[in-house]
Amino acid sequence: MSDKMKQLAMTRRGMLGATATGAVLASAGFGGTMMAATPARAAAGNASLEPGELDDYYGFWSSGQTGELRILGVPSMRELMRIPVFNRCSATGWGQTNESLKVLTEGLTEETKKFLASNGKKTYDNGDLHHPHMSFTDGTYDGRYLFMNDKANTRVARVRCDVMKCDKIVEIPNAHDIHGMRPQKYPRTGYVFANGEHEAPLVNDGKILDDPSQYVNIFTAIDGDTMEIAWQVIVSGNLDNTDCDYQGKYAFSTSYNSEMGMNLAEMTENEMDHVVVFNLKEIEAGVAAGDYQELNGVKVIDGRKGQNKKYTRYVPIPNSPHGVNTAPDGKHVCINGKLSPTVSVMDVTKLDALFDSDADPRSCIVAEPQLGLGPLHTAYDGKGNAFTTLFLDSQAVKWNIEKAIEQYNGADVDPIIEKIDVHYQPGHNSTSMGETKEADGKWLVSMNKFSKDRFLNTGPLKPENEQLIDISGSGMKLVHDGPTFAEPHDSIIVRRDIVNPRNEWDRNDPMWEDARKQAEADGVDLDWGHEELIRDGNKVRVYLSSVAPEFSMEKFTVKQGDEVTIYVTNMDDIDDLTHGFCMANFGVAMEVAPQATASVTFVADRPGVHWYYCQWFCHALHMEMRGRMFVEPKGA
Ligand code: RUQ
Ligand code: CUA
Repeated sequence: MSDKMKQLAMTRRGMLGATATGAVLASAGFGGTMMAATPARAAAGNASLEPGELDDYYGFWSSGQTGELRILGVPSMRELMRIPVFNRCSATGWGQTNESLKVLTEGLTEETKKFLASNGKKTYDNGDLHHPHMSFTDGTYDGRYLFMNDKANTRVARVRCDVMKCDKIVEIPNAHDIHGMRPQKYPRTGYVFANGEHEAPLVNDGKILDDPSQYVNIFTAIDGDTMEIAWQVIVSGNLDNTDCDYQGKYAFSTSYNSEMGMNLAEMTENEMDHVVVFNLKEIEAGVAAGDYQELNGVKVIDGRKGQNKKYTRYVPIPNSPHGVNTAPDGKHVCINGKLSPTVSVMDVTKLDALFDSDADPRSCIVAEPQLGLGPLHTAYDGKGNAFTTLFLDSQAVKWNIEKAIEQYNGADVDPIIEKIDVHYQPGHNSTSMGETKEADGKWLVSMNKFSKDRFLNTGPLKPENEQLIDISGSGMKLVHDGPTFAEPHDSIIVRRDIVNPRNEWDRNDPMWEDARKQAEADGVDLDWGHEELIRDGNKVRVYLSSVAPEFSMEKFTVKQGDEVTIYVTNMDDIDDLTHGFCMANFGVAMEVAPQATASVTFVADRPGVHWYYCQWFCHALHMEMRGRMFVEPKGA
C-alpha cells in the first residue's frame, strides 16, 4: 500500500472521498469494519470480529526472551492465553509448584544440575523461546503437541495441546544454544529436529579456546513421543534454522557461518555459505550399524564436510542464509539469503541424486530470485505463491515459485507479484496453515522487530509490532497492527477445528502423579473432599480441597522450621472455575484449575499467624476464600 493509500485508509474523511480505496478494502472482506475503523476500535484489536465472536484460527506465538508460549486468536489478534515454559510465572506458580519444578528439572543433565545448585538454583529462570511448531501427522498439524526451543539454555520443550501446559523440557547435551527447531512432517512427528547454533569444542572441558579446527556444531533429532534424544550429527559450520521435507527423507539446516569464524569479520567473509541436507535413513542406518561415538549418553554421527557423504550434503547458498521453509507443494524449499538479496529454491526431488552420485551439490537449486534486501523467512499460500520478509527493506514481498523457476531457466519473467511496507524490520512471517500441506492462503502475519512511531510512546523500551495482512484476494491488504511485548519472534496459525483442549483436567492426569502417589501412601483420597495434615518427622504434608468459595481447612498448625508441602485439589468441575493458593509473605502462589491438583513446598520459618487465600477470582465470596496457617515458634 502506498503512503497515500495508507493515509486514506486511516481517516474516515479520506475513505468517504476515496471510492477506489473503499472498494479495494470492501472487496477484501473488510467493508463495514475497516470503513468504520476509528483509533479506539483499532486499539480494541478487532480487525474483523465483533465482541463475542470466535476466531477461525489459533495462533501459537513464541515470546522470544520472555520465555513463554502465547495463544492468540486469528484474525482478531487478541491474546487468549500465556503458557509459561522457560520462564517463571507469578499467576500460575510455574517454576515454583512441585509439578512444574519436576518438568523444569528432570530433563537437565547432571552437570547442569550441579552447576545450578552451586548457584543456589534448581533450574534456570530464563529462556529464549524462538520457534513454536505443532506436531504433524501425514503432512499436517495433528493437534497433539507443540514443541519449542530455548536458545538461552539449550533446551527443547513440549506443550500438551489437550491442557495447554508444558509437560516436558529436555536439555540437549553436546550442543550449544538450540536455535532452529522443527517437527518431522511425514509420516508423523516422530522426530523433532533441533539446531545447535553456537559451535564449541566437542569435548568442552576448558582445554581448547583458540583452535577453531576443533570446534564443531551439533544437529539433534529428539523423539517427539518420549522426548529422548534419538541421535546427533556433527556438522561443519554453525546451524541457524531448520525444516524438513514432506517425504520423511531429509531435513535441512542453514548455516550463516560456514567459515567457523569467531568474530563478525571472519563470520561474514565467504560469499557462499551453505544449507546442510541430512539424510535421515542413512543416519538411522549409521546409528544401527554402530558408526557413532557415544558422548554424554547420546549416539553422535560424524556428518562433517568431506567426512561421510552418505549422512550429509552441503549445498552452497549465498550469503549467510537464515530461514529455511518447505513449501506446501511438497517439492520446494526456500532458503532465505539474509545478506544476499536472493532466496534459493531447492527441489527435494533432486536430492536423491546428490547422495547417489557425485553430482554438483548446487544441482538441487532450481531458482534464486532477487527479492530485495534482507530476506529472512518465507511463508506460503498453498497456491504456488511465497511471501518473504525483507528485513532491511521493511517489506513483505509476494512472489510466484514457478515464475522464479522459469526465470532461473532463462525466461524473461518477473516472479515478484507485489511488495507492501510493514512496520518495521520484519523477522518471521507466517500464513494460515502455511507450513503444512493444507496451507489455505487466507492470512499472513508479519512479525516486526520494531514499532517506532506506530503506538503511544512507552519510554525507551518500545513494544514490537505484529501486523495482520489479508492475502485471500489478489493483493496484500494490511489490516491490523498488534503491539507486543518481547518478542514477536515466530508463530504458527492453526485451523481451530484441529485444536480441541479439555475444559477441566482428568483427575488421573500424569501431571500430578507424584502427588497422587504420596496421597495414597498417606491414606488420602484426592478424588473426594479431604482435609488432612500428615506429620512425618519435620516434614508436614497438608492436603486441602477447594470448592468455591472455601478451602476444606480454615486453619492448620505447623512448627517453625518444618518443611511444609501444601497439596490443593480443586473439586469444582465447572468450566472456568479456577482457584489459586497464595501463602502470603511466603512467596508461595499457584493456580489450581478445575479438577487439578497442585502442590508447593516451603520451609515454615516464620512464627505466627499467616493467611492463605485464593488468588484466582472464583466467586462472589472469593475474598472470603482464605484460611490461616499457624506457625508455632521453635521450642514452644
Ligand atoms: S530466527 S528472525 Cu530465531 Cu527464528 Cu529468524
Ligand atoms: Cu477460589 Cu478465588
